[in-house]
Amino acid sequence: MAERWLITHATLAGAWDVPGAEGAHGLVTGAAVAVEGPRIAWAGPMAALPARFARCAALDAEGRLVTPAPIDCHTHLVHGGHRAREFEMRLEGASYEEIARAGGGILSTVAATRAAGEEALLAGALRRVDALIGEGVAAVEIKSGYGLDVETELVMLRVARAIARLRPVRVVTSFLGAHAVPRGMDGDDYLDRVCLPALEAAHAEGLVDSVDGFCEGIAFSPAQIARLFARARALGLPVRLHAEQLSHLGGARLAAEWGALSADHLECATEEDARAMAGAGTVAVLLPGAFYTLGETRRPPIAAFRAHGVPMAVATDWNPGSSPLGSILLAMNMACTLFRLTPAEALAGVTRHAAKALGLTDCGAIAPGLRADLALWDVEHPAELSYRIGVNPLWRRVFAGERP
Ligand code: DI6
Ligand code: FE
Repeated sequence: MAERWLITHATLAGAWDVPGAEGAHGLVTGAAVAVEGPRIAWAGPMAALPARFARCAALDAEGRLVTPAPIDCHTHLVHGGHRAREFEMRLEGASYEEIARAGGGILSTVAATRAAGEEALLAGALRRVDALIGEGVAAVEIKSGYGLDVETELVMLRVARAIARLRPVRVVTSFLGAHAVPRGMDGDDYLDRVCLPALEAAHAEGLVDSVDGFCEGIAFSPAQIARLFARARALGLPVRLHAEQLSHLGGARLAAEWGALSADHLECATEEDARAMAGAGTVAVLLPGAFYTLGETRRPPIAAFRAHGVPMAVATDWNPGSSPLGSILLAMNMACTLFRLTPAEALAGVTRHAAKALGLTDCGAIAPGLRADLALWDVEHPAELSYRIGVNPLWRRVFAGERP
């Protein structure tokens, strides 16, 4: 029989579907969670604990906060090298796009990633994923996109898969072959000769959970992304898109038309885009780390997302160029401070809505039947997770019901 154990004397947040949970945080005070095997068997006020759990071994939370474990639903954490020199160049006045057009940017990380080799890529990625795990993260999305040749795209995805075997974390992969156009090639030519064959090969090896693209003036046009999405659909793979980050090209609308799981960045998105995304159930993934790093001033249309009921997720976008951000807690803080999300929206953004962005239906909240992926924090109230800057109050982490 699966092991049963309890968390007692807890304040739950993110328990939105537990009867009696209060407010936007989904709060239950004086609560217990019963864990059975990898799942939550029961959650609610201790006074209502069913008799069958009364004799289970208990972890006394002593009034601490318990939330669903955070999910980082947009990262590029497999990559070689760093781009600190570009950071300096931007401080001297160069823009992200100017650096990219001059052959820096994504293409410089492509060169470093090709040169690194699988072992070094894995070692670097494990260091990054360990930092996220240290903040309680239980699931992480990891993209390819710094190979731009068939072999290196496959290596990146194999490294992403290896992480889930080596660490207690779930990994959802995204094939991002359409991230940049290699020098000397044109976008359509690259799609035909490299990107689509790489997608087929990666899918045949079981390495692809979803397909992503960068729809931008410095990357791929909506027509080219539509070609990519058509191939994804033919392979039965869900899609997502980097859309409307630096300019408005219609990527968010395109993502909605293709029923994308998510459209990400969205600084330049419009109310019309929000309406289309709501209709398609496409999650808006907000990436304040990139907004902050690039010194952007135009914010995503948060009010329109709220008005139309578009679920908003929050992620790190951890990458060496536009978002060298290794903290999901800091992403929550930035989402509040820079984009004016409420702390309750930030919490939902890294749990329930992040799960939805990844197409995961078995996690992201505290509710019976869901995975027992939980974070126990040395704080009293969930707003504290977003409010402090550079402080990690994680006390214990529960992954797949494993007692800490
Ligand atoms: N948008 C991003 O934020 C990252 N990729 C993308 O399409 C940036 C990647 C990089 O600058 O290396
Ligand atoms: Fe990104």
